[in-house]
Amino acid sequence: MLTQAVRNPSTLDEFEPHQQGKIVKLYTGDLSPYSAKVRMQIYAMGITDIKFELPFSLFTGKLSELSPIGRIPVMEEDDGTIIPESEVISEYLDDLFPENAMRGNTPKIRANVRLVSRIADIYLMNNIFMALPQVPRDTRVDEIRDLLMKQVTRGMGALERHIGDGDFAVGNTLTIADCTLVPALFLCEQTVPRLDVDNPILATEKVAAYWTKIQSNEFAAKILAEMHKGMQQRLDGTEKRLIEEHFAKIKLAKENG
Ligand SMILES: N[C@@H](CCC(=O)N[C@@H](CS)C(=O)NCC(=O)O)C(=O)O
Repeated sequence: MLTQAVRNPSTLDEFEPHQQGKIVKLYTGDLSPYSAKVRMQIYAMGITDIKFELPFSLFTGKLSELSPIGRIPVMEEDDGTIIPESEVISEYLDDLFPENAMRGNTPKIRANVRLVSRIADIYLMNNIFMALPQVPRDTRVDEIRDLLMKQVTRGMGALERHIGDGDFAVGNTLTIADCTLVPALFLCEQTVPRLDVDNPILATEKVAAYWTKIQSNEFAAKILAEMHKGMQQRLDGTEKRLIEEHFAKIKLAKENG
């Protein structure tokens, strides 16, 4: 049995609530599924004072100068604090805005939310990400692709058994489970076929029904539109052009002193 901790006024700063403008920036990218997960949470929680920025150092391997892990999303605060890892940022947002927290209201729901979110992250997104270098057919190593896709199939099988039957992944409201699952299912649908493997959602019933329903949720629709835009820009060369223009501008500025 836990007893209620006594709040000593002299240690109140440990419970410091969110202050407007405290989080200054989320380093993010339209197509990045881990960033999309955090953006969906920010939209759903109604947080409006976080600026989004694409860190161009991501494309030169220098993002680690900002965040040692070298991956997006990364959150930056006004005192220079850097918080990487989507799940860590996600929990931090819940801690800062407990009245809008998106992890569910009972221990059992919270356990299920964390479980579905982990399946989407570790067993789906992570394996699909590691398989991305196998997209080009001329350099593909079939054994690597097959090994990773087998893990995705296993993860999808587990998701099929754990996902709820309603409009949301867990329970009757939008939670972090949905925020992680929506970008993960986008990857299954849009990226896995580029590895010449069937979209794994097609082999499911509950996940497929969920996927059809959740796409009309306003926050899911918003990040899916952003991800489609990012995908379009990558495939039609716009992303490459924007990166080149960015670095050309920096070079020119340096040359002009
Ligand atoms: N575990 C990390 C994964 C983040 C991640 O892999 N981000 C990708 C973009 S979606 C990235 O920054 N990749 C750059 C790289 O691997 O160098 C999280 O949950 O935030």
